[in-house]
Amino acid sequence: MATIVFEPMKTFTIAVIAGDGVGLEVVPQAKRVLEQIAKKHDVTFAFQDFEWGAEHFFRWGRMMPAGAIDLLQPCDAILLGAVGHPEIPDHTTLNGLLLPIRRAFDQYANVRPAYLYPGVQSPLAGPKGGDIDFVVVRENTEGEYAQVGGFVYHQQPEEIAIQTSVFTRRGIERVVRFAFELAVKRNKKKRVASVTKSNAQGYTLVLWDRVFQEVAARYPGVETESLLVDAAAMNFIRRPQSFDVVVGSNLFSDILSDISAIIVGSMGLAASANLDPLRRFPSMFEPVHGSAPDIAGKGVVNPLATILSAAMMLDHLEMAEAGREVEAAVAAVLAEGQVRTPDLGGTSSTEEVTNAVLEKLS
Ligand code: GGG
Repeated sequence: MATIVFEPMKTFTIAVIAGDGVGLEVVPQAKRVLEQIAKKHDVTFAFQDFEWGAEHFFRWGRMMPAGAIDLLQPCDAILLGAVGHPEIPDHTTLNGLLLPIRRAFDQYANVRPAYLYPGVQSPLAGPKGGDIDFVVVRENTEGEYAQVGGFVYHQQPEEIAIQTSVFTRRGIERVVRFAFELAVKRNKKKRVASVTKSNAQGYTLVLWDRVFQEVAARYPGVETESLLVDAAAMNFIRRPQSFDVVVGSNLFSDILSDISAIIVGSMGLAASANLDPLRRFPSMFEPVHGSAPDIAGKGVVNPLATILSAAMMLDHLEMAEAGREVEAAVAAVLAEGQVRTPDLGGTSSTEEVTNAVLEKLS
């Protein structure tokens, strides 16, 4: 007699921090997409919602509770919306939630793809759909965001502020290696560009240049270029088609990835993954955009950056096919050009755009 063995359905526990402003609108949309794709792939997502952010700050004086990291740690991944509120200084919101999570879970590679989807208009004259296709890899735990420094003579006329960049050989080496591995895995132009300002910053970024050259020597099949950040900003506009993988420090890549987002059509399409590539801790997936208080609550924010971030999460959870399906559904909606939010020149609502993605997935 044949025995029928029932495999228990795989459940992923996802910590969800919708956060502030439009984060509260885009995250529920990404959850709808995840719920639909889960059914198709016989898995379940157990969402654990954490109501942290500005409202938590107003109530308790902190963006998240003291034990927040311990609550997040057992989860398989974290889905984050946005942080920021007009009545709280930005350094308080960022240093109270986003940056401590990235550091606590050693999410040292922040991956920010820039792809010009067919059907989306770049503000640049030349590139057409598919022409721009690169990834910015941002060092995510040290550099200029290390939060080492302080004030002397605080709020007095002779006040001094000191903020020290921290660059370690280990920190540079691992993120540069990640960038090379990504160029090999993408198997496209096989090119890695390193971004510094080592003509002016003669210690930290000279170390970066040296480590970059050492790692590059281990990947003879990958082309390299080293750019100063000002030249990189210019070349993102002048020759975006030439880039494949771009690796840079926390601050430089934060700035450059806003340029890369806008040249592929909108901040509303810019997805990101904060990865612990060693998988010791949960990785975190978030749209690049912030809380956008100017449009929050109006139901018009573009949900696609968060949906594409959720697709990156699926890939990280070893559901690559599901991730590809979500991305293909987004690409199909964009290619048709019928349903799009105002940032892309349309009149559709946040929910209508998600409905269109869900329809493509069904
Ligand atoms: N999506 C999360 C968010 O609110 N990002 C806005 C922001 O200011 N991010 C700074 C950073 O990525 O370091």
